[in-house]
Amino acid sequence: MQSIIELRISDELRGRFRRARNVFVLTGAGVSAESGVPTFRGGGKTAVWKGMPFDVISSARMVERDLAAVWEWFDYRRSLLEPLEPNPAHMQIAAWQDQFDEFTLVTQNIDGLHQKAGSRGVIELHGNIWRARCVTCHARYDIASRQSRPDACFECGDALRPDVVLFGEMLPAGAFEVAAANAQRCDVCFVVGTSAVVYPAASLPEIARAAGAYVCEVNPERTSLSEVCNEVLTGKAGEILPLLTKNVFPGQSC
Ligand code: BV8
Ligand code: ZN
Repeated sequence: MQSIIELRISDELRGRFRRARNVFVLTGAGVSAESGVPTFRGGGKTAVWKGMPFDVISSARMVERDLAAVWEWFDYRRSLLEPLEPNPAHMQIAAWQDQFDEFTLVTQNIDGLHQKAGSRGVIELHGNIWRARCVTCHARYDIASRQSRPDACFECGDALRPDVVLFGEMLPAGAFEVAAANAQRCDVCFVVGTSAVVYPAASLPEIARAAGAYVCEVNPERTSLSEVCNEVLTGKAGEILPLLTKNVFPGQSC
């Protein structure tokens, strides 16, 4: 565990964060890494399923070609996620939501751990693994509590698919637009645990920076966004976010 003295943050970040009224947070798989959720990239490797890179099995084309294989991939990931709990990074971000006049949490994660940590109004840019939707009438089904997911749509009888955004598919209607509008108006933008490779999600910190926000990245590794950020805090989100909060808002517990 990093001691507080080692977390070097600039006076600029301390001042901006302490005075902030509108805070924006974008998260990726890295924020869930300390909960045991495997990331997609990192260590130079890319996740592979049965010989297929994840952006092949997680693609619109694969739903057309082999929906059963797509379900096998997401059933496997649900079984991995089932026992996992939020970590201190999720908890700290949830605590931040009541601390500022305006707070926006946008995630690329489909694991639902932000909500499990108590975050409200999470903008899930890429959907949620605990839901299924009909390929025809788009009826949605919660599959969190069910041991098994329905075989077909109760409304129209057609097939169900994971309610996630696959490569080559549009994001949920309005989700990106709301996220981009809030990024444009924030004072401070935190980019936590993302390799910033997937678009349009990765463009949000650029939008915030262009609008004058102070952009701070939290990641143990440098990313393609590090250059765009005003400040980079190198390390694990579950260690850095609570330390950062104690450092900027002393006497405040998570
Ligand atoms: C679309 C759900 C319109 C499914 C996902 C512009 C340029 C180039 C390409 C494109 C472009 N615009 C569109 C594209 C195509 C594509 C894209 O971006 N391709 C990439 C690969 C180049 N985008 C799309 O297809 C998007 N749709 O644009 O629609 C359209 C439609 C048709 C044609 C054109 C345009 C839809 C993309 C969404 C796909 N679905 N997820 C599933 O989960 O299987 S994406 C999925 O991968 C995640 O949601 C996430 O977005 C991404 C993984 O990235 P990260 O979350 O960042 O995870 P990663 O492992 O990479 O990195 C983890 C990081 O954490 C690392 O940096 C590591 O160092 C760090 N870390 C590790 N431990 C910790 C930590 N950090 C902190 N603490 C720790 N402890
Ligand atoms: Zn239906």
